[in-house]
Amino acid sequence: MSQKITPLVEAAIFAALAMVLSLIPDFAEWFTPSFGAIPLVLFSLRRGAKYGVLAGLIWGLLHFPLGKVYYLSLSQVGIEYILAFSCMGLAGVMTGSLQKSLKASKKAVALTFALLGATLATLARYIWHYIAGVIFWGSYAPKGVSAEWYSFTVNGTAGILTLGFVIIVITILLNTQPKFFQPHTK
Ligand code: 218
Repeated sequence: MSQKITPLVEAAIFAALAMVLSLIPDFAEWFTPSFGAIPLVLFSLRRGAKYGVLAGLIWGLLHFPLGKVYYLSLSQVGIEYILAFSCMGLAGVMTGSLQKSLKASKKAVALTFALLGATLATLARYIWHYIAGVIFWGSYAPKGVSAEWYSFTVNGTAGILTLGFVIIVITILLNTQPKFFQPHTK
């Protein structure tokens, strides 16, 4: 395959994988972690932020044809399904540092960079859900609970759980298949 289109094909595949995992039912309402974040962050660390953000955007857009969008208003959907999902690709800002560390056989440093990228991406995404939660979802807060506190607890829990699963998988993959994060080496 032409070297230029390989990362694009991978972006489509990983976005589709993320979407399949997003079809797992919300077993804990809005506290439910986002399992699709796992393949999306792995791919972003492999290919960098440019392709990562593209894959995140595709993942968000796939919610529309599949009818998986929770729609309150146009701006809410723009924030939560375009901006928030695209931000997950920001894990790829660490790709250069990660690959340099792996090349120098500095595994612990590599893991630190990978986890930093994952944390940045998850934080960026859930800050958008927090903002949307305050502005658009406040009326769903239990009686006597402020929109800010409601959104913080709901999206904070979902974000931390999501990051937890992502961290587990990154740690395993980096120790067993480090080549996944070095697509340019044989
Ligand atoms: C307080 C609150 N409730 C619900 C939402 C909506 N939300 C939260 C997290 C993730 C997503 C994207 C689909 O998984 C959505 C729509 C919120 N932001 N805040």
